[in-house]
Amino acid sequence: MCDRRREESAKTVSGWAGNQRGARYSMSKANIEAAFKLACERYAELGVDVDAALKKLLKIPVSLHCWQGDDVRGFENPEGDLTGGIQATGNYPGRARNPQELRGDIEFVLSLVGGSHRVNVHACYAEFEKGKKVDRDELQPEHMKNWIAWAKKNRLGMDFNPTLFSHPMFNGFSLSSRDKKIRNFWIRHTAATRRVAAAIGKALGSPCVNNVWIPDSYKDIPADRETPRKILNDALDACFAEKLNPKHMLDAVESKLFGIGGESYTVGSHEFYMGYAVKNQKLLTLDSGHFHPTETISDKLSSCLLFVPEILLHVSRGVRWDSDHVVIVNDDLVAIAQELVRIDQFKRVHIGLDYFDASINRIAAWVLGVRAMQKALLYALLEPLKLMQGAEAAGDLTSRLVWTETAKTMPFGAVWDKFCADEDVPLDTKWLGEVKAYEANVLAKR
Ligand code: RNT
Ligand code: ZN
Repeated sequence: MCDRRREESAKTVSGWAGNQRGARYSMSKANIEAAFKLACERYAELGVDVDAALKKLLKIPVSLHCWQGDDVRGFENPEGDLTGGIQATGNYPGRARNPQELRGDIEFVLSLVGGSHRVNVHACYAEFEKGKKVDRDELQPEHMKNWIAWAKKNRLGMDFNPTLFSHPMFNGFSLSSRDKKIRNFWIRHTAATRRVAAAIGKALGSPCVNNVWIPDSYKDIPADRETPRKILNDALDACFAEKLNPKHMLDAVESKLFGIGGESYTVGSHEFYMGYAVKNQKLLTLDSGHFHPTETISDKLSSCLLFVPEILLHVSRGVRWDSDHVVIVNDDLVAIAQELVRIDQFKRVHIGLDYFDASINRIAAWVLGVRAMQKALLYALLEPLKLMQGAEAAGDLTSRLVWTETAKTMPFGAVWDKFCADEDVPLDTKWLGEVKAYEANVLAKR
């Protein structure tokens, strides 16, 4: 985030965030610089250009999912049930209850992370003027005008999603429903969100990815796996029939292995959407929680990109199941980042976060996720890739393993601190204090 935008967002969060400044660094800028200089010397030994890595990291946006702030409730009926086999567990106080609170929380989060980012919004976060509420199948760009104006002011890109759950027309099936009335409602909704996404992308000057995920599934063993998939295939064709400018919006489709209450069969499986995306040249969404527990999405990128135009990542952390735990720096995340750096396809891979944890401070959950993603990317950008790939190409697999292991004890932390200091965001040792102050001053009053 550029300095001016950071100043603006610090001010808008009731003016108090700005007061925390000055306490953002646990060590002096001179010491941060000194540690960084030593780190650069160590990395240079391995042929790694640290400045180039930092420059690259700054240019990689992460799409921040708005639904972490209110446990996927949205604004239509915040007290209603979250359906569709997804669940935000926990009852931590301070959830955002309205658009102002949610956007305020996101602004605060953005004041704690470096770089320029995007915000990912679901259709159920639309806003209606009094007495002018419409159902989801009649959604118009004007219902997102507050989000668009806010994103513009904060210089954020935006992404969008039809919401095919938490609604009376969702009865376990949506786009794959055998009931034409239900199916057509969701076709109209999805088509409407594509137009909204195009309006968002046009207004913000950056293509808006519109991601279609449906929860349609069976709890128990189906007798007919084929019919719902044929119906879904046709329904998606109907949703995507209108040609829209890819400079404004991009269609993405997201698969899933199972949901709660949908353990035996999901209509939109990986093979279904891989096939659909290849055939129709749509973006394929890979969510790290949507595969078998031992299956990782990092190994899928280089294959999928041979056949689909672009990929949307939903970076999440499944623990035993698709539990949407807060993203942290673990082996899976590092493997995703390494793959992204190695294939260097940042123009074709959109990075978004997708988790919802209501058991801890929701702001901290967001900040942890963005910073973890960036740390993993920086770690990957600082690997001695020339040495590793050179050894591999020469068939010297011993050296490849040695260089891979050497990377792990390089002074990565000094470079990360420098990134934070340059971006005027707190070091790892300091941001929690700001979040606690926000909790006391803002969240606790809700
Ligand atoms: C659900 C999918 C989907 C949702 C969001 C809210 O398992 O991951 O992406 O998390 O649409
Ligand atoms: Zn997802």
